[in-house]
Amino acid sequence: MEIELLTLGQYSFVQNAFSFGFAVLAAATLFFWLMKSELAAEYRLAVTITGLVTAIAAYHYLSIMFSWNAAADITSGEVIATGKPFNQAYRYVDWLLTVPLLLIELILVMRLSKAETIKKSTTLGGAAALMIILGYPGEVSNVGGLRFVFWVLSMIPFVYIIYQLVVGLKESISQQPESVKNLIKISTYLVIGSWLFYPIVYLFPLVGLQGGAAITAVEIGYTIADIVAKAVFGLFIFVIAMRKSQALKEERATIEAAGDSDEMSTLS
Ligand SMILES: *C/C=C(C)/C=C/C=C(C)/C=C/C1=C(C)CCCC1(C)C
Repeated sequence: MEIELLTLGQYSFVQNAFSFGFAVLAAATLFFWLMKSELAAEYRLAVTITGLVTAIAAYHYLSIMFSWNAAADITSGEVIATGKPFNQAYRYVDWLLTVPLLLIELILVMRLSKAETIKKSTTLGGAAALMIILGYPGEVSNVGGLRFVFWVLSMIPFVYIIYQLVVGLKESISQQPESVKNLIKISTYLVIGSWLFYPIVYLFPLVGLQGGAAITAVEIGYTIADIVAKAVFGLFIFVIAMRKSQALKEERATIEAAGDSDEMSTLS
């Protein structure tokens, strides 16, 4: 990436977006971890992982921002490359960890059988990791043809994941309690919608966007998508966990009340 292609305005815009991304993801982490105690024990793991995802991403946004700052000197009022490369690997390391975990969040909050949870977590998580690994060589290549080849390869596991979310989870979703069925449906659409953003952003440099505008569009695009896919999606997972916890509490209170009245009738 040639950072000197950016105007000062573009450079600062991207810098502010990274800073904003860090703030949102760090705040989301605190929220998820502090609110976790409000949930029934059954749903705490899903929300712990939700916070882990935003924590990993917050750390990487900080690293990305430092790398961005170090790559250019702007004291002259222009963007001069310092020679230190902007490290794009941070994003891919982040995705490699967070993308499988995001799918696991969704599977955990559904509370499927143990066997199904393990099966879906490994196949979907594995496909997600493969998708990220296949995308990386194209991302760091300056050869348009290579970027396209790796886009196609990475799209194979991507399409598999979307198919699994739409078709493979259909039956499990139909068995979810009414109070959260729609929320779970919206969450899967949120995954599909926000994830679709990435392969599109990846293609920006291939569809005529050039120089500073292309770099700016890619970085801003990924930042927005990350916030939606991790913090906003995480909030949905939290609300689902909250509703299911409440239902569980009510259920347990009813069972307890029934037990109490049984006891009384035996006593009298
Ligand atoms: C929090 C980060 C998330 C949810 C990242 C998701 C990333 C993707 C869905 C990336 C997909 C890609 C393709 C399908 C093809 C081109 C290469 C990628 C890696 C950008």
